[in-house]
Amino acid sequence: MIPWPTVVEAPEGVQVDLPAVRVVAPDDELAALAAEQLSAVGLVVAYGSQDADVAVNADGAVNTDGTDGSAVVFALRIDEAAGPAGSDNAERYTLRVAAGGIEALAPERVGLLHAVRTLRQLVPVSETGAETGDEPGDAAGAPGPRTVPAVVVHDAPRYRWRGLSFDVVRHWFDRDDIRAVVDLVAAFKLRVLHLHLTDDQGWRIEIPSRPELEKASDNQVGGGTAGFLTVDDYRELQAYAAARFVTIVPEFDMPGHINAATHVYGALTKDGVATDAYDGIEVGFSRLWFDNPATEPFLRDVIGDLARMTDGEWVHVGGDEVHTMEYDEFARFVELAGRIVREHGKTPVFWQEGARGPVEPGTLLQYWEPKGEEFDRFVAAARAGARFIMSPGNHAYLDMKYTPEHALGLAWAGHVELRDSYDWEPTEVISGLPAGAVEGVEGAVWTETLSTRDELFSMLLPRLGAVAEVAWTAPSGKDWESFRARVSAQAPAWRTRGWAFHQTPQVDWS
Ligand code: TNX
Repeated sequence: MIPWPTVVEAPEGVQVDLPAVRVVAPDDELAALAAEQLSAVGLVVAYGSQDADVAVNADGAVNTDGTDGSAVVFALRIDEAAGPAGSDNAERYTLRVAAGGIEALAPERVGLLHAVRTLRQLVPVSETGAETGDEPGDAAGAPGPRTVPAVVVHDAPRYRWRGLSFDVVRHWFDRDDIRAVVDLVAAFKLRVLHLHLTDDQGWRIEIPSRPELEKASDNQVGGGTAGFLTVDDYRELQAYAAARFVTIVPEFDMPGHINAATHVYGALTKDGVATDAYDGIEVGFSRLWFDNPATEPFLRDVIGDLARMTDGEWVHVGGDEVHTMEYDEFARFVELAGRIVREHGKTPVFWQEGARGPVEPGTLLQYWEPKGEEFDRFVAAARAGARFIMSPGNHAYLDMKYTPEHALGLAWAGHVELRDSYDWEPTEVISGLPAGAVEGVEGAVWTETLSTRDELFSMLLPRLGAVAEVAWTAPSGKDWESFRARVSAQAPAWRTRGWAFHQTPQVDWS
């Protein structure tokens, strides 16, 4: 299981046979989702929202009669009395797997789905593939009986904000790729997919009040054909994510990383001349000008439309790496962008540089670059009510090379092997920061060097599992030796799902 749960009680060696599973959930949507999750690992599943109407498997391959009455019931129930003793965590859940049946209890639906994910990880994918003699690569095997360990899990996450930030600008990843990433983050029980939608190279989201921005969508690092999400794509993506309890946080990066916009709107530049399209990987050169009369209307249009289109609470307004602007002007951008986000009823998120501006209580700052000289500023921002999302480059940047020889990735924050993304403590990243100011943890994957889904996933896996465990599991529950064994145990399931992963020598994959 990744991330490792708070409490795991497993009677030594007791196995539970699951000839078939009959899912009974509080509502049809959850029942269907649970059934989809479990049939994907080869379980024969019937499901319904009440025991009486347990229905045929979605693909029609199995029917209730086919289970011959021998199906083990998996009951999902909303129940306050769930989770670790004394926990009032909204995401807490209890999972009990015993010969007589399986039950999941949670006060909220999200906890029930967490329990389903935990159960899914208990189903041994590789062995069943071998038993059924299926083709390699089809390790889940044909639907059929499965055996799982008897277990009682009481679980709840350490942090509420557990996420991944995903750059779809430097290389374009389309709706299907983004959905695959939603599936991946959901499998690790993460709740946030932060999409970096605008940058120097491209603009990846339709802004209805600024349709011309589409002209900046067909470009990426190294040139070539790229694209963008329409309003409808974005709506559908949010719905897909929401069904999995993942919130999309859109990022409009300003006042730097803005060349895609200045390429379209010459009026945003100092001399009124549109900039050239950019397909390199330098950072820090592009910028807006606060006193330019075209600037505030642009910010209002983009942030307004994004806020209206976004179901979640947050809009990320960037703020990173503006290397050509004085702090005073930068601070005015932070104030204005934060204010516009709030006017639309959302909470602003900035990269850590947002601490250089006036910080309103509740503002989220995303730490990324170890800059000791800024720590006092971060601590002051926390005192003023800011909260921090921890994405330290040397641990959580999943676009860093694993090793110097690694073919993909960058290395400005060093090399990030699996253990580097596992062995770190979010409350110790910024010295002097009160532990209570840590809102959560986010991995980040920038795509300057990543252009295919397999390349992307080979950077995310297995390291995102490590980041997820840092975000979920209390320090006392973490253990590197256990983690690396559990990574190896999940690998067959990743293979089955078509998720590429890097076979780091830090794990024994055999
Ligand atoms: C720094 S992280 C950036 C990105 C790059 C990334 C590459 C951050 C807030 N800015 O623009 O893509 O490094 O690792």
